[in-house]
Amino acid sequence: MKISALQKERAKYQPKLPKSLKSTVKLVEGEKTESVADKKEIEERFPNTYGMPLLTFEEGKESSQKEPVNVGVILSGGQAPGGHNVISGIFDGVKNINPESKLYGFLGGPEGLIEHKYIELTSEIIDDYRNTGGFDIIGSGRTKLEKKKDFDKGLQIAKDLGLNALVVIGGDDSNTNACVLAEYYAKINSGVQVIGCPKTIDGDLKNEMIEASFGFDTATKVYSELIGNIQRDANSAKKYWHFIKLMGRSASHIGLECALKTQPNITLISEEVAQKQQTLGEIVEYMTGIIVKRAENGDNFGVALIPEGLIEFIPEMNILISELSDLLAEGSLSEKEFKHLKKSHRLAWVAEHISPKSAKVFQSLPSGIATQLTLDRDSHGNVQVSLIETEKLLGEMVKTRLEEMKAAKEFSGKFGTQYHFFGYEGRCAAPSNFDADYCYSLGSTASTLISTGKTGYMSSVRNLTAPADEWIAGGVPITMMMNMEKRNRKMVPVIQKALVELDGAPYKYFVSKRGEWAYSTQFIYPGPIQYFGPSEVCDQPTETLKLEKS
Ligand code: FBP
Repeated sequence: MKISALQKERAKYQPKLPKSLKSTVKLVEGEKTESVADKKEIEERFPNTYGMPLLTFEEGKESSQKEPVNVGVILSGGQAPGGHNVISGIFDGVKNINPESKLYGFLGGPEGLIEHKYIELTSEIIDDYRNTGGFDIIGSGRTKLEKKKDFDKGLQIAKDLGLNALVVIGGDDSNTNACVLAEYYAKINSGVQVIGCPKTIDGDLKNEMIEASFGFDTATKVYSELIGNIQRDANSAKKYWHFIKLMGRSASHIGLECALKTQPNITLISEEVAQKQQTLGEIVEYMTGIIVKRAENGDNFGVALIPEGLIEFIPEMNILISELSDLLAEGSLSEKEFKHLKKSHRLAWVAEHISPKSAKVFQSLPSGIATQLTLDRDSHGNVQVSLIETEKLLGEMVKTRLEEMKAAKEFSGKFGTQYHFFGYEGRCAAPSNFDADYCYSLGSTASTLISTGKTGYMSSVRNLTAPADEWIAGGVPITMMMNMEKRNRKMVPVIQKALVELDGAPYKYFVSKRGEWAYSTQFIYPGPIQYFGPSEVCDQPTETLKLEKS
């Protein structure tokens, strides 16, 4: 396989580990834990894995050489930089426990476990993937591991391969399912442990004990480089407003982090929109206000960051989407009949069949977006919110508003737009030093949790703003992160998703600065991720983490 010069050099990088994981490990049990909410319900559902203590690893004296362990690993959900290093951390970890240990990778996500598709990961394979981005070593998938019959199929292959443990590398949903699996395997005394690892570029799997999900650091560094480049272009040409949508299915952590790194003129934070119960019109008005004021200073250019999940946080849009989903799934016209209607008739038919309030919102949308809302449906007939081009929706609405203002002689500037969506560009980037080190440490921690016989734990590495040497490795019972939430009309236990906290330090800092960033151009151009060079350039954690820890 031909590889780039960077990849060749990067392969030699030895990720930094916390001191406690470098030699033999002493396991220290902390306090017994409770779930973040709904204690009684969670305890009832997880009698075998609820209330376990927090675990911390310290430097120990005894040799850690033990019986070999066989481990299966699964990558679940969207790609995030550093996944290969989690796997190499597990691999080196289990080989340290005993060189006869084996690591199997299930192919294509949880489906690989259910369908018994796997490979044995050897040192030749692992060495080709150290410090690289992507999940291509074994692939990932979004199949949900949540049915008893799939758990049993998984157990069958685990028995065939003599597995002691499974490691599930995933986001909040995948780790919730890992916890249910751990509970089931413990209940039936299967002898198979289950350990989770916190992954997602979205940054929404975090709490007191899990300071960050891996991949967030690298992905936001890539997006910030691109945003910085665009800001420089905007500031050079001085003729466009760039509307940039940033990935992140629900929470706005990515947008906030990129704003802290690049200081754009406008950044929308979905959680703030929801808290203030803002309407689409109010958001447009806010953006227009900044554009008009900048134009008055002669600055007919700027950059606006828009989180991918925004639409669902605008209360009136949320209601509209839910009414549209119901109407289109259960309405009197079939999908085929509906698609055969003329565009104008289609939009009119929809407006007639939803509540008057939603009809008003629907009719205020640019027709291209309104059409998109009615045509793109998933297999359950639901509107595909992630396909909505929110950046264009806002750009077009701002344009319409500015035209009205121009006619009323309230605006005399120019408004030209460019649209971008950054998401896939960052998900498979070569991990930053932070993610390379963090992921390798998470993998190594997972192998230590396995060797100490633990199940139902998530691998945890904390104190992340300190040098890697001082990071604190250990395990957090997954049940500790759970609460009860409604899913498909049923209350179920799930890991609580971390949205942007409006009383948190990163958001508060952003709010204290955004006025200045809006009107006077104070762009920062972070440049590309640096893998080699001074530590203050190469090893920095996210601004979010720094502010949260300050
Ligand atoms: P995970 O939560 O599985 O890590 O995935 C997050 C994400 O990258 C979101 O930011 C994005 O909305 C979504 O995946 C895109 O999914 P897909 O890869 O299926 O297009």
